[in-house]
Amino acid sequence: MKKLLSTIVLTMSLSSTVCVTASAAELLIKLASPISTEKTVKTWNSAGLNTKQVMPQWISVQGNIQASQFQSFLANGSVLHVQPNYKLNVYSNPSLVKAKQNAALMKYIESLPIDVAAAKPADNPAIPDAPANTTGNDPLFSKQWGMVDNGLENALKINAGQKIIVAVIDTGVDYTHEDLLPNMWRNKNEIPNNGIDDDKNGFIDDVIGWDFLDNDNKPYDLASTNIGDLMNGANPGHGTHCAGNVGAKGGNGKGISGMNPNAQIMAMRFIGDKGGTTTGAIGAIRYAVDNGAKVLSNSWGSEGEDPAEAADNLALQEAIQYAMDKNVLFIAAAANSGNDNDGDPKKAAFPASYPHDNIISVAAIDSANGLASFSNYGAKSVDIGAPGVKIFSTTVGNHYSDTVIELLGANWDGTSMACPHVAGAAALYWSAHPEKNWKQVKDAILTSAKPIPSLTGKTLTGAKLSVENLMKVN
Ligand SMILES: [Ca+2]
Ligand SMILES: [Ca+2]
Ligand SMILES: [Ca+2]
Ligand SMILES: [Ca+2]
Repeated sequence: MKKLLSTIVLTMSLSSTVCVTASAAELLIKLASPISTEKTVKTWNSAGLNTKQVMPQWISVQGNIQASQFQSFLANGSVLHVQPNYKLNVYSNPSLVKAKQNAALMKYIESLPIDVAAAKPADNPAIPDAPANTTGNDPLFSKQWGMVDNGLENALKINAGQKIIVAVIDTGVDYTHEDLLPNMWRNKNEIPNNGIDDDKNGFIDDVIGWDFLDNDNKPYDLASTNIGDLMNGANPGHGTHCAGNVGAKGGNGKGISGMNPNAQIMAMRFIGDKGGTTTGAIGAIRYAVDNGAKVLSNSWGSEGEDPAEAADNLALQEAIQYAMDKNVLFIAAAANSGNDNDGDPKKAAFPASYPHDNIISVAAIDSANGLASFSNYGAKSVDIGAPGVKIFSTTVGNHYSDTVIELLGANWDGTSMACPHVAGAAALYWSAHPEKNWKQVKDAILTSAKPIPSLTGKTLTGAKLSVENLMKVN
């Protein structure tokens, strides 16, 4: 942090006004002590800035900072830390990246006479009421090789999975999906659609979660089906796919099953087609923790774009610490650049590589027990492997798939897909052992994992998730 701070001070010494632009369009500032929102806003707004409280000691600041005023805050010790509002994103799907590198394929796509896609669905559909229970086998379960490989059916004989809240912090969730709707978390103390914050948690009509990107109560997973857009990084419905493996309703006669077939999915949206920011991530983490989530599924991060900065994202680290203090597990995708997260810090991925012990960092394996070629690894900082190649799950618009763009052979690949398997397994185990704390749940997951040669020396456990073994741990 010192480096960044000195950069800012240096800039200020060259000019009487620091225009907070480019890489630091918005700053996050840690104050020396928690102060009320009113006082914070008053103090900083009097300096001509737009401020907003992010955490008790943290505010975001936008605007032109007068050097003299800024320096006085630093000099009098009222400011402890200054950082940009770092960008964060879902990790690039390696399957799409590969397709994009295929020049012939791209040329063919560009030559197609029509827009090979349906229009985007409308954003923010109404949140349906919870449906009546249905029963029956999940007809597409056999396509979920990761669940089969994990021994989920045997695991569920030990405990069928109880209600427990898992926050899927991502691009949102298609909460109208037939196999997700029954397991959407419901905020019991919030009366829907009356324009009042009934439970006084600071969010109006937050029934199933919150959208921290658009600041609304409908964290809908606005997805693109346009091939060109998808090739350029548009959201294919990332959060909806993740949510299915965490907790699609099991035994309801429809679709698939999540690792915990009775999980309660809290939808937290902070990433869109253009990514997300640290303030959005912090908002989602704090909301989830404060509203009862026990497990946070995080298939996103900073993948070495500017690693010194990412490692220095103290604000994000403090939000993860807050989760730990409140007995919440933070499951993180290890990222998809094929790098050693223990090696060159410039290539490490965060938050997966932060030192906080409530993080479980997850690498991706394929159906032949191989470490996926794209998966990050790390003998110290990556804990475990889980299924992350050609993963079948729920997709936006009441669909199910293991391909993002079938025409291109682009599959749902990524540590993004591995992470929700672990988050869902944690939720299954914890729901059966509600007396345990996050550390006991993490230890159970790691000690029950199945060793596989491809992960030897590549992850802390050298092993892959086994939900069947996990459920045998007392
Ligand atoms: Ca509320
Ligand atoms: Ca309300
Ligand atoms: Ca929304
Ligand atoms: Ca189902």
